[in-house]
Amino acid sequence: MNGFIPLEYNPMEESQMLAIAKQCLVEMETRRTTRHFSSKPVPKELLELAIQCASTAPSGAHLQPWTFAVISNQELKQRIREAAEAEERRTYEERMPEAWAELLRPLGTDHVKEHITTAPWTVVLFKQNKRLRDNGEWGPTYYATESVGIAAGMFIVALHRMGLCTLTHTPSPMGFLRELLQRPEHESALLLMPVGYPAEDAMVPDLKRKNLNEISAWYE
Ligand code: IYR
Repeated sequence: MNGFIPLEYNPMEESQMLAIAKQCLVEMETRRTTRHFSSKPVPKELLELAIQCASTAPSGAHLQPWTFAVISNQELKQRIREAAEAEERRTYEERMPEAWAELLRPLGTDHVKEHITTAPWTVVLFKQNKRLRDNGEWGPTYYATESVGIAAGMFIVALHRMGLCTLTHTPSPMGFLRELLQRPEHESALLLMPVGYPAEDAMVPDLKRKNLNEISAWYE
């Protein structure tokens, strides 16, 4: 078949698959979102590798419609933080209905986004809404939100596996990020993620995760 190559697939014994699956669960159970970051530097190469892992995600029509904007410049992080806090202050103080606020209280979130300036890196994940066609015209991207969501998940897993922390922050509205980072008009920010080591005294809410019965329905 033209344009196709054989799939590289390494078969494993079921016992080995089970062992890896259990190890994977153990490892992922330890992933937590914390608001408390250390300012200890993180090598750029780790971010580069995490982004490349994320970019192995499946995407609509294989357009890989994402841009990872990666910021370590302290002044730029400060400007992003100030703009995010201004929006978030309005969200928390004016826009957030009680049905929403009651869920966030136990998580301890508020408009203060110190992690943006404390963590050595802040990554803003942009969704590309258009793509340049071979004929020079602009065409749409497809399932871009889903695609970028999957890539974000894979980014988070890659960071966790290499011993780093991140926090998925969604300042809303997010238009200021395109402006501050001078991204083109066809890109819109979906997520802002500080990346770094946790602070030594980092705290997390005492959450329980749903069990398998609560998150799955089986039809055998
Ligand atoms: N976007 C705000 C509010 C917020 C919303 C949800 I849903 C959260 O789980 C956490 C926070 C913020 O990032 O603080």
